[in-house]
Amino acid sequence: GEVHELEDLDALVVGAGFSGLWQLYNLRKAGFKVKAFESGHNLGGIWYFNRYPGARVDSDVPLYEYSLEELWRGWNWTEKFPGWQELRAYFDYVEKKLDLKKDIRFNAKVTKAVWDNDKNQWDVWASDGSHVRTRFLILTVGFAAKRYTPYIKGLDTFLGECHHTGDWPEEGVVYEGKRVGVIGTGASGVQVIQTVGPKVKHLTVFQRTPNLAVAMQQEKLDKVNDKSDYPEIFRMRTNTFAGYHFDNSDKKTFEVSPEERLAHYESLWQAGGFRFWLGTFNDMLWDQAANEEAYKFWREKVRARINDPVKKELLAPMKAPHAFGTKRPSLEQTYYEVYNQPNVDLINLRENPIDEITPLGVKTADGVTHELDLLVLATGFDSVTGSLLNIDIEGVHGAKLEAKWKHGTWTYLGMTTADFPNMFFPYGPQAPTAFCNGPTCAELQGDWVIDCLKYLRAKNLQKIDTLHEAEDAWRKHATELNDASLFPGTSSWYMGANVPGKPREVLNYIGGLRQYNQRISEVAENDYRGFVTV
Ligand code: NA7
Repeated sequence: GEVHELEDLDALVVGAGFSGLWQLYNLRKAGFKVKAFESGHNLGGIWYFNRYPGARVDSDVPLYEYSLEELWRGWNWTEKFPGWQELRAYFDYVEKKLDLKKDIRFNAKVTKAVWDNDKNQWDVWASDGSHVRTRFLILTVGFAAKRYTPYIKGLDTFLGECHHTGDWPEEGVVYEGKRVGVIGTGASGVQVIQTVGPKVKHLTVFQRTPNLAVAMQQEKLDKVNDKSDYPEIFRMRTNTFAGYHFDNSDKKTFEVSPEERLAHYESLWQAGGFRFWLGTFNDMLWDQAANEEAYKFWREKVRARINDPVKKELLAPMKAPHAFGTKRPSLEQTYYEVYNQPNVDLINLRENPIDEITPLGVKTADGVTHELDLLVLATGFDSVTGSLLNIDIEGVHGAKLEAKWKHGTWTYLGMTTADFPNMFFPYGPQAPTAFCNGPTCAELQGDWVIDCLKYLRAKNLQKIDTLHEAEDAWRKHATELNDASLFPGTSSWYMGANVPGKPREVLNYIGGLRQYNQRISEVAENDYRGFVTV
């Protein structure tokens, strides 16, 4: 095809979501010659691709937006947890204010990047035929850019419509009045189910693991949002466990009386959002007994909402299916009520797995074919590492990233990896990524990268590479933190366990954003300790 050659760049940003746009805006402002490539045809990253029915952010605003005053002053949200359409409108507004699109090439999926050791540059190719050379390569590709569809026999023979939640058509999918099936009950599945449930002719949910979903407590906001506490919220969010403006309690679960404990749980529940997960007693994700206590509270809250005893036990079992919060709890509004509708079936795949998909629908082991017009695959992503490994990346001595990470992921600070100089992936593996409120980390990790580029420029340095011993130590540190928690005991995408063949290992930094920030700041303050610069 047509080859677009751009002049040599200082920096190429890959991906135009929250993280990539932060890079583009700030690097441009700092005088770097910077462009971005984006595989979608508009801004938003995951909010460009997430458009399945009910897609909505699980962080509340104003936490879930940029902290730039020139942006938040003029923007008003209609809901505390906005839906995907409103997030898209926000990105349109960001464009109006910051004029970013002129430096972005859309429909350009980066496919290959090769390090040129003589020129200290990256050669980068994209699906639209573009080829650029850039000193720095910044991969802001998101942690959920590579969809995962499990192998299911006969899937391609299905005659109805079938869509993955991460690849939903822009328009034209009708579910109202149809027979709909949903495979998967993660964050996406829960949102689809509670949205389409009340409008379909019949819904069949194929559940392998129940989602231990907590109450969103959605609210409509005033036409003009009250912004008096915004500066304080933006200040606080970089200094908590998960990038929110709330934090874990300084108390342990059994340090308080049973009455106090219950009252604390109840207040977290009523306040809503992730508080019951990431803003609770500080031993909940580390101590089995503390975790079970939280689960018991959750279980009773949910069971009270479900009429049918069989569904009750499947959705909120007496015995926890896994430690609470070691899989991502969804935020729900009316999820459990959907199962009280007479036209909704819940299939337990643990007892009755899918045999195959036929032209008519989903056939389960009990011999029943669940006939469907629309099949929704809410089966998730090759999370965190998948989006990076989706690009063919070749570092020094022709080493491929895929080969380097075949049996495990090595990063330094969750942002770089040895033998891949001048390459950064803020929001990547072994960073707080999956527990961190997105925009908080896009800015905090993003600023670290931007400062590093400024430092190198000021010192007239051409190249920065990670020392092997630094990434070994970081992996060890991230693993030790994780091993002290309840996460390793659960097969989740946090552990790489949702995709067959993927190494089972820590993919996230569980030490909290505060500790993480301290560590990365120390590295910068000590002349980028752990790196070698030339
Ligand atoms: P998730 O959270 O990975 O959920 C995927 C769901 O699909 C989960 O319920 C899985 O069950 C289920 N699944 C996966 N493979 C199968 C097969 N083969 N058969 C049946 N069910 C299956 O993805 P989401 O898109 O919901 O959310 C991704 C993240 O994006 C989310 O956490 C947010 O942070 C944003 P399992 O639990 O493995 O038994």
